[in-house]
Amino acid sequence: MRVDIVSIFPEYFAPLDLSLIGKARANGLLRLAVHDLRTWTHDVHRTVDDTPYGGGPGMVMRPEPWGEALDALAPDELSPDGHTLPRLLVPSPAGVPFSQAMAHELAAESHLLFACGRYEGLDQRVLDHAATRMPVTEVSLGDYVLFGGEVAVLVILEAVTRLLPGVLGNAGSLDEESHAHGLLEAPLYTKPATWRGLHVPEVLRSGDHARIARWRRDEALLRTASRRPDMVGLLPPESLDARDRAALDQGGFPSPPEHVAK
Ligand code: JAH
Repeated sequence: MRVDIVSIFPEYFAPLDLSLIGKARANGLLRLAVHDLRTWTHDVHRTVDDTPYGGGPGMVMRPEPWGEALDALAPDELSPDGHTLPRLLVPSPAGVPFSQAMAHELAAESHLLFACGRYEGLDQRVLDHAATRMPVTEVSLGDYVLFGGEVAVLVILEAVTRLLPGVLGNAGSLDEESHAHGLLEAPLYTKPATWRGLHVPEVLRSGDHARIARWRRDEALLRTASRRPDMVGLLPPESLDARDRAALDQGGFPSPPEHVAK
């Protein structure tokens, strides 16, 4: 996968040299380049922002440097040097919610281009013009406001690159983790069996794999009902059997309605 990032703070992306993302880059699984937006300014002050039309607080990113940056990184014609049409991602509190499903979708792309806004955000025409050339997605990590898109890009890249074939090895199974089945994960324990007077649940030391699976399922259901009732409502009704419903009832949580065939 190829990834380009455009930002006025390229130093924010130093962590991408580290850890498993750094290794993926060293192994050639990820070709990542970070670009300074000011490369595409031409005035002595290397200006990237101006006051908003219509008034209001703060500053807006001017369209010209962004236009040149996107022209350079997403050229009109496919060039012979392996240039591909990227998917443009723009972190914004006004974007569509990022999710594990979107991480999988992005992991299947061959080229991602991230545009990091600062101040109040980008001139809308940058996105409108880019959308005539390539798929554009404004993406939100949640309902809060940051200083800019840089940290959001680090989060998205971490979620996406760990899904690329060869990045994780096979140490962790991607289909058993939180959010893969629409439930939060059960709690985890390791040695020692007793620590500061606290014991690992007996069932996990029993060697009874069926009992362990049932316990984990119950814990996942109860955790999800308690912390993320919205996720319980999204489960397909047929994914909850009578034992699941009994576990929720036991914990004092309502079960979502059963599917009624019409
Ligand atoms: C803030 C440009 N949902 C997280 C998030 C993503 C981006 C931004 N804020 C929050 C942001 C200012 C300018 C982007």
